[in-house]
Amino acid sequence: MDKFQQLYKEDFKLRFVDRLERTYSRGIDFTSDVEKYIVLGEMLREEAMLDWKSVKAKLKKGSKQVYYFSMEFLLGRMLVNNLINLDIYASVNQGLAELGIELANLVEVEDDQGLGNGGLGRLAACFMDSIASLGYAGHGNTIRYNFGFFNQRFENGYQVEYPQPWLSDSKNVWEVRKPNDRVEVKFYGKVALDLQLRPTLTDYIPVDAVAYDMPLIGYQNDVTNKLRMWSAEPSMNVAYPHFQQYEKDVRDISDVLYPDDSTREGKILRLKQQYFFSAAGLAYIVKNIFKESKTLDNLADRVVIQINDTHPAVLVAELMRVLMDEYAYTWDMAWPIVIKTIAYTNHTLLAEALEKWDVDIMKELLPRIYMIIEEIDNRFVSELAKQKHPNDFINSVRIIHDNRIHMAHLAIIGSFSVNGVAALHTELLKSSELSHFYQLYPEKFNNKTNGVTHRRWLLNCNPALSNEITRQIGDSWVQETLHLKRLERSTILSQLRQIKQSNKQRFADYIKARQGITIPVTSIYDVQIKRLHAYKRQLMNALHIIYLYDRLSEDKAFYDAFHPQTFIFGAKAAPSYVFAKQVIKLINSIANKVNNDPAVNDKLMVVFIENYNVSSAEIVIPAADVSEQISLAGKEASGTGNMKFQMNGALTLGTLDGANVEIHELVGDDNIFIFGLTSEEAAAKKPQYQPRILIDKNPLLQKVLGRLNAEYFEDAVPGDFDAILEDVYNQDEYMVVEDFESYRVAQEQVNHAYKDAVKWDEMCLINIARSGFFSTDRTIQQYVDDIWKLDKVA
Ligand code: 26Q
Repeated sequence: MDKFQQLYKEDFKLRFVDRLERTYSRGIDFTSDVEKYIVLGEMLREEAMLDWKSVKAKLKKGSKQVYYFSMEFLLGRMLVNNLINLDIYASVNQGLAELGIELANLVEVEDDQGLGNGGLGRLAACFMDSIASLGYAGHGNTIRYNFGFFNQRFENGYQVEYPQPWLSDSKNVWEVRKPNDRVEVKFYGKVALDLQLRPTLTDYIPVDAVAYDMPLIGYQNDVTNKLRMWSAEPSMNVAYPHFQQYEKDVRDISDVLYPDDSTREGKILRLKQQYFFSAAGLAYIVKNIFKESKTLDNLADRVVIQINDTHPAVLVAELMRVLMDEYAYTWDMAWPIVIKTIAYTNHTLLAEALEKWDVDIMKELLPRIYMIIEEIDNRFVSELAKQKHPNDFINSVRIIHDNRIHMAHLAIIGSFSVNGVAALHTELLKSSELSHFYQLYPEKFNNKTNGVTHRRWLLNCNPALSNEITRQIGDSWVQETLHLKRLERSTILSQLRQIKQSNKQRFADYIKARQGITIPVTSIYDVQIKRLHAYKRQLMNALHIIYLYDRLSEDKAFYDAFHPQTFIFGAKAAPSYVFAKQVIKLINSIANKVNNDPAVNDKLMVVFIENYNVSSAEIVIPAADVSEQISLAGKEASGTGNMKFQMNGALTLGTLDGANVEIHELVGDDNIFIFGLTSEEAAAKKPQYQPRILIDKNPLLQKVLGRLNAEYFEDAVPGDFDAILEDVYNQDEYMVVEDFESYRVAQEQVNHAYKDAVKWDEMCLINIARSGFFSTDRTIQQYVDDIWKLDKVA
């Protein structure tokens, strides 16, 4: 610790004790961990807010900022992250220790900030870390949900959902309520013409959006940005007779995060949420720019709004509304401003996951917005007709069709940039899903391969490995992740085994303490953690374990040659997704059977991490040997877990899908296990695909599928796996049957390869050393260069 850190530490101790006493009127020995955590968190927040003030001061007048509009920010815990980024980890850790407090205990108090479903929400969180750490001014805009993504419990192996009241006991110490930043958002009503013949909304229902800001702290660079979260509160301008019902309806808007990461539910409340945070965020931005510039003509020179998937796509119409109805712009003046301000990121190739809203719902809930969408559509259609495009073509790209509003079409037409999230994904958007738009606007399309922040996903979560990396090549890699390449010429190889073992031990202790399962650290840790979805094919993994279990029980030679392997899962299913919930039950039943059979336990174990979230990911990823990325090729837009595993020295067992393709290109054939159909092959085979015929020809699969019943799994009841069986035999949309054999063979190669320890470690090393590309620092720099065009703050 240097002199400054010493001073900081002593001062910190005084302030901490003093504040604890002033808050709880009790001495340090009589306050709980929760109370200590709250006081520590508030101190850090205040420190960060001073940086925020200085960022505002440093921003040149008239400079541009990015606003990232996303319904989800899956931040996880912030305490360690904030201590490291503020560069006071050592001082605070030591200071607390001298007061007899263990920082680790306070860390455990913090609830995960689970305001997201999965990849899209976590990407937003990694983006905010990189934007601040690279020294750009960029802010998040979202909803302050009272309840985050549900807590998952297993009851008899079935998933049961419980609320996640993250704002209760340990509360959100990082946020600060901004009473002055209150915006009225209007729902329902009628559109009438006012005295100047301008359209105005009458008889609407007002809802107040109140802002809460959270600091987003850059890595040791004195830059703090903010995440703005909007909370819905009743307007005091609604009179009493209806107040009770009204109050409840209002609270609902920011009450819960939708736990569905596709769009099977077209619920009105979801559209309310979308408009609520889009309109509130925009009102605030526009108000400030207008105050400074006295005009909105140059809006696009001052802000760029990146929309995370189509969830905030109503923004296109809302910005038109604000410009025309509130600032008296004509349509022709307003439209170019809108297109220059908004940029859209697509995160899915699944046609059924593209958002569409019923015209009736939109018309009733947001009548003025609907009028504007209709007008955008009409003008777009007449323009295409003028260019002599055939009707079929026009219908395939227009916004309103078959009484539904196609939000992706609105987003593409109303923005200047459309990007996919991995090279393959963007190519597939251009050549199939969005090919007609690509014909119309080739200049809008671009790729931005996802990344993750190395700071959370290597530096913070894997101290054993990151300390050794720094010992070998210095610490510049934390900011210049491509420097990791230097590891290839270092002597870290001999340390990798030991580091991995210690991380495996850490995970084994964790799972023992929580779920009572003992897993051997000498076995291969084979991990599949991600949302539960048919296309991600957790089912294929599960069926393969059933096969292994049989084979190990019956084939002595196979048993002897097999290196022990532990299959680890983590996944939440959308509460209404029957197939996905059956797969969870199946995996739990397999675990129950296998783990209690002493005849195979030396060789095979199965663990399903309960309530998988960011915090458990931080423990299991550093412990993994094998990273399962086995979606049907052409279906996973990118994946980001795949990158986290790579940088922590796990080997990918995967299909040529999403960013796996780019991992494969970087590490080469010899350092990855690729199997299965390519996206082209899958697309070509799909039309005449009949799983039942393939199963009839495959005795091995027949045997495995024959196990899916309540006689074989004693903890199951009849019907538990019916949706799975029905699907596998008749649809198998994601071609589990087709790819099963090549997956089985690839798994055999993995098990065999692990036995050559030196070779295996060399493969891991290459993966770590070449993971630098997958930093969100690189991704964000590309957004800045190609789309956002920002200058650095400092
Ligand atoms: C929309 C409307 C109604 C209800 C729910 C939704 C909804 C919510 C969340 C739709 C989609 C999502 C989340 C999608 C998601 O997480 N996509 C993932 O994004 C990652 C980051 O780009 C990619 O790496 C993954 O491949 C992609 O699946």
